[in-house]
Amino acid sequence: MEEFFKTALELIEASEKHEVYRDAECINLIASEGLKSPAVKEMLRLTMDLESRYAEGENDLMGHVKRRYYQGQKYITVIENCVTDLMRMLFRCSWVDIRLVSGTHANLAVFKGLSLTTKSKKMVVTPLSAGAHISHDYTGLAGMVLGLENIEHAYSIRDMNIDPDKSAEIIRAAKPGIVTFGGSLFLFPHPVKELRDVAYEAGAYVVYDAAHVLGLIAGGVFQDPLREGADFITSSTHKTFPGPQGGVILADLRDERIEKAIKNVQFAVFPLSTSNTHLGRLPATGIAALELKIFGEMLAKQTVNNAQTAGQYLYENGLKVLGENQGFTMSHQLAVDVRDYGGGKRVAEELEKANIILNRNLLPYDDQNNREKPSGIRIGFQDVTRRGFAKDDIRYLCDLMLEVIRGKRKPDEVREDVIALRREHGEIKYGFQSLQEAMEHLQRSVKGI
Ligand code: DSN
Repeated sequence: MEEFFKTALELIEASEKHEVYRDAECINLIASEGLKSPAVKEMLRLTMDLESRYAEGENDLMGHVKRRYYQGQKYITVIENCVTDLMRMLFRCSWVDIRLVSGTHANLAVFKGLSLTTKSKKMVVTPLSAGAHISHDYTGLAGMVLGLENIEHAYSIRDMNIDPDKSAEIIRAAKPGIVTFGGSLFLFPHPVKELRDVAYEAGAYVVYDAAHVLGLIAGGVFQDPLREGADFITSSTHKTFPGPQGGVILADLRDERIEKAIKNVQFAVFPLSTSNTHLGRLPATGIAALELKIFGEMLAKQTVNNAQTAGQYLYENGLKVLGENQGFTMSHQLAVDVRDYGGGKRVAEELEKANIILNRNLLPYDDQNNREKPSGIRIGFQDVTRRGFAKDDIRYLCDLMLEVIRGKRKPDEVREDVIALRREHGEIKYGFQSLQEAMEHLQRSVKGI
């Protein structure tokens, strides 16, 4: 029994310490993590009852609640429908499913629904080392759970992008059921409009994994996948889209082809892959959508500016930042080859000692099975941008990183400067400081004043 209580105590202490460590003392550059505003956090705290509830059932072809199998749903239904509508309006599409609990879950439902629709097991994907998410890959969800066969897009290392001409040949020859774009290492817009007709003619649906760039898309930056020809967007809601952890699927019900697919995707959501849809995250997801409606363009532009500033600065200071022939990035991310400094694992661990948190990353020329020791690091700027970092702060942060990477100063010494820099950026920008502030904004907008 003593062991049990000791473990419970350890749990509480570690949880408290984590909040201080990662939220107050580290600078976060992990490209897949978002930063919630005070209003979004307040909404999460206010909706704890939803954390205990269920809302299993079917949705209609707009994504609204059609049938639920439990009682007590009168406000839950309104909440689900409102969040669905906010996302539909933000992304200008006719159908949304917000019941997914993660981006991987969204991929599961879409890949399953589309393979039921096309009766094909073939999927054209970006290679894992060139940025596909593990859930797209034959070693992950797509292959090991759904039994899909991966056929790889042709990828240009020089352009850090899918090669549209060569991929067109691959799609024509493979005749897959699904062609995917998007992913986790994602510097430049993928050639959706160049390849959509090729995909349609081959009998494939086009899926765009926007998990990393959903907030940039909401801000009108990067690319507009649905208008460019994607049939489905899958995403998480907690990276550049700064909401609680969750998932979403978006589509436009353009014709019967899409209608058939949406019905199968809905079936793959429920009953195939959800029971509890984690309702407690929904109101806060809606507040994050509201913030992107109001502040999204400014936030997205500054995020990309910051990533480009860092790319230029690190490159001028001798690091091998990829994508240099195209301005390093058009997203929130950078990819840097750090083999000269011991590789991605070593560099990420040294930076961690200085409280600069990022991840090692495969680069397109790496062996994808060598995930332990890849050549690169991936750097994301969405968190620091929301904390108000601009050009000078970004350059100073890069100086601190360079000192650690080159071994000019000990990480322990640099850590003090990192904590001080973090403390200078206490306020979260491009969002509301409280729900009250959000409400006042909405009331003024509704009255037109
Ligand atoms: N594995 C995450 C990433 O870091 O990109 C996404 O799920």
